[in-house]
Amino acid sequence: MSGYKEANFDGLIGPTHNYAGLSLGNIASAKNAGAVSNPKAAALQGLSKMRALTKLGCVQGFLPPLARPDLNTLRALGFSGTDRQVIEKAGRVAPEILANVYSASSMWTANAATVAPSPDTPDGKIHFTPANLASNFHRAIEAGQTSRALKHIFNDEKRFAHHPPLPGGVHFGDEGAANHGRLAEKHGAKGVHLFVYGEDGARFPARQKRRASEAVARNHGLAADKTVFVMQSKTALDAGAFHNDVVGVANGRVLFLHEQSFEDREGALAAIRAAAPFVEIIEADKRKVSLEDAISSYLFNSQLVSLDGGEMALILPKESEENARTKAFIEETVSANNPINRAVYMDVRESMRNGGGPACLRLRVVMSEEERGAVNQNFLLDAEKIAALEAWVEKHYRDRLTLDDLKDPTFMEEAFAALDALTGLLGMGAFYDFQK
Ligand code: SUG
Repeated sequence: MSGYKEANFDGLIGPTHNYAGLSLGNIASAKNAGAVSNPKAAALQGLSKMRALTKLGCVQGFLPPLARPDLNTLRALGFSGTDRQVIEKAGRVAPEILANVYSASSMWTANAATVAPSPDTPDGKIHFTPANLASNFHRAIEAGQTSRALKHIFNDEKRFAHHPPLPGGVHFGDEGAANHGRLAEKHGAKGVHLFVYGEDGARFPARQKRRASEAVARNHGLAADKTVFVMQSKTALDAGAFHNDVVGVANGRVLFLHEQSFEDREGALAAIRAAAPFVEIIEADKRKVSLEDAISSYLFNSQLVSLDGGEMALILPKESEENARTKAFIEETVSANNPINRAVYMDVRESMRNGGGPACLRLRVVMSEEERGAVNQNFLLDAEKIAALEAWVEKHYRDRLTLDDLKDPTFMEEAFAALDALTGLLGMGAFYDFQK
C-alpha cells in the first residue's frame, strides 16, 4: 500500500452545544458553567477550521453529532411517557441529568476512539477502539452511538477492525486518542505508540487508566517494542490538564510538549527516545511558558500537521496568539531549525470555552490511498461539502442557547429535525434511534 496520509476527522458540532459545567478538572468548563452558548457560531467555527485544513492540502473528514437529547438514557433512568413528557419531567425534577443528556460533547472526537493504522497492526487493518469515557456521565453515554458512527464511516471489514469500548467503567477508564500519540519517521512507516495515563492528583481525578491504555494496545496487536506507557504529571493534571493533549502533541518525528507534561520527565523522554530513536523533541521551558499559560491558552492543544512539501504546521487556537508569552514561544519554534515552520491561528472560541481546542476537535486516522478510497466518501470533505454543511447549520441552528432552553420539548424537536435533515443530506438512512 502507498500514499499514506493522516486524515483528521473533526466532530461536527451539534445543535445543542451548551455550557453546563459538567467536567471536573476542566477549568474552562467550570468557569463558563451556565453561560449562554451560540451553537450556530460553534458549528461554523468548527467548519471553518475544517476548511482551513483542506486548503493546506490535508485530508479532512468529520463524524456526525450524536443524537442529543439522549432519550434512551432518560428512559433508562425512569423518565417515561411521550418524548415531550420525558423532557418535561426531567427538566422539572432533574435539570442536572437533562443537561448531561443534552451535551454536544461528541464534538471532541480526539476522545471518540484510539486508532492504530495498518502499518502497525498484525493483520494490516486499521483498528479502532471507541473510548468508554467512563469518568464523566455526559461522556460515558457517547460510546454506543460513536461505535455506530465509526462502523458507518469505516465500513469495510477487509480494511477496518472495530473493537468494542473497554468494559469495567472507571476501572478501565479510557479517553481515547486524547492521551495517545503516534511517532513515525513517515506516516506509512511502522509507528511508535505513546500512551499517557494518569493517577489521581491532590485536586483532580485522572481519567485515563494505565490498564486501559495497555488493553487498547493489546486489542490493536501493537508490538511491545513499539509502545511506550508514560505517566502524566500530577502537577499538570492539578493545573487543569485533564487530558494529556492539553500539554503536548506528537506527529511524525516530532513531539511538541511542555516540560512538565510527565511525572518522571527524564525517564519518560528516555523511554520515548529508546523506542523512537528518530524522535525530535521540542519542549517548552516552564520559565518561558508556565503550565498556567499553556493551559489557559491551549498552546499545546494545537494540531501538528504534515504538509505535502515536507513542512509541518501548527493549527493553534487564537487564545495562544493573544498571550504574549505563548505567542513568543510559537514564533521562536517556527523560526528555529526544526520541522515546524508554520503557525495558523483559528477561532474555535465556542469550543474552547468548554475546554476543547483544535486538537480536541479531531480524530486522526493515518490511511493509505486505498484505505481512503474505502471510507464512506460522504464523510470526507471538500469545499462544496463544507458549504453544504454550513448551509445546513445556518438553517437549523440557534445562535443563543441557555440551560433553561433545554427544558423546552420544542427545542428537542428542533434538534432532532436538524439531525434528520443531516441524515438526508448525507444519505445515511435512519441512522439515529429517534428516526426508527
Ligand atoms: O471532556 N468538555 C470536554 C472537553 C474535551 C476536550 N478534549 C480533549 N482534550 N481531547 C471534556 O471535559 C464540557 C461540557 C460542559 O461542561 O458543558 C466538556 O465535556
